[in-house]
Amino acid sequence: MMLRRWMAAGLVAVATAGALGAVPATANRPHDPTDRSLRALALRHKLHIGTAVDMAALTDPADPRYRELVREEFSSVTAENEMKWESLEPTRGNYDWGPADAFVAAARRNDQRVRGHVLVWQNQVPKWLTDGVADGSIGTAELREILRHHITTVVSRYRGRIWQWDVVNEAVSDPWDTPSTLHYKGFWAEHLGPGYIADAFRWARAADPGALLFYNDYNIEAFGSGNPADDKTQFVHDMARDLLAQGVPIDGVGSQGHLGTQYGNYDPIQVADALHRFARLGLATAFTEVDVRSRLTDGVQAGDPEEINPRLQASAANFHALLQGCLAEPRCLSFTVWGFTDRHSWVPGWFDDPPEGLATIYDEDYRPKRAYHLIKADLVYAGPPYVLPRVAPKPRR
Ligand code: 9MR
Repeated sequence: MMLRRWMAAGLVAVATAGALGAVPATANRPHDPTDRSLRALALRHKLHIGTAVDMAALTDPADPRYRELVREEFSSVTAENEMKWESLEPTRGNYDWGPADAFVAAARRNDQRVRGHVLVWQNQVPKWLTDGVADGSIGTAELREILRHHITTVVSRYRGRIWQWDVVNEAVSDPWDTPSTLHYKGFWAEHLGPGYIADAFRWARAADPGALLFYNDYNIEAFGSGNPADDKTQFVHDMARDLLAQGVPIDGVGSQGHLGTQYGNYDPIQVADALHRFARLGLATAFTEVDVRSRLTDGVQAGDPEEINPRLQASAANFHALLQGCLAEPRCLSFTVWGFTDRHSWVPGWFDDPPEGLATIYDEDYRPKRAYHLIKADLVYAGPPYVLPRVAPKPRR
């Protein structure tokens, strides 16, 4: 998958620093004013700071620091891969719940909320399913029934234990796809038509009345032209509006936030504006997969500080823009990073020509980077009137 990005028109960034300490303690556990972890500082705003969790790292006896930081710094977790369909049902009818159960149990021990990721996506679908459709042994009616069964089975198993479900992920094309006019893309739209989206939300709701149900996508951090034919944020906004008008139980839109320092990206006001526009539809929002990668030039790889420092600063500035935008919108419920350390990040494995990396808030040796300190400062120096406690919607029926 290519996560390309275009230059965003710059607005003047305005700091949202407000009265310090004016927001009451809102943690699940008693508020400790000496606790300077991201999770404690964010809960002053009823915001949950989350991370994607790599279960191999979490269970590696040789990597205790990974476990410590997951526990200490984050109040929400997302399984990076373990709740995806190919992991849960590698062969037809045989669910392997082990890793996903272990993940949910660890979250409970750590007093963390869980973002369930993901019910319907065109990637990481089991091979038995795509092969069956390709060779004609699974027809349209059966495919729809298989999808209903999968959603019902997974959501029922974790009923009451998932805070936000990513029900549908990355259903919308990008301007560089063919045709370039934005459209519903991928396996499910091709075989079931776009109606699968409304179906998926209804089936998920039937299986868990209490979870917040999200649509999740990338490249929707800010609005562009306003034309849904080429502005993906507008397309997703209009999709959510239409789903709501049809009575579909969608509660939120997740903006992934996969950015790169080589692109123009966004400022906090643009980001807040986009989140406000989703909130005006009555939806919650969340940043769900934030990371900000950089080109690993020869100079970066050789350790040249003149090449490394500007990238670390630019990465920090982008984390900061997304977090400030989120803080400014009370219906932005959580801010999740897609891995917190360069030691375990999907980026170098995916972007290798040219190589990219340095995408997270801790380096490979678990030293907090500029980005960590900047988002911590954002959480500390925020309060009324620009930053108010989060308001969580009731799950829609
Ligand atoms: O980080 C995930 C990586 O380990 C997997 O190999 C990859 C496979 O598709 O998926 C990555 O996570 C993706 C997430 O589930 C959805 N949004 C994009 C993420 C990065 O590709």
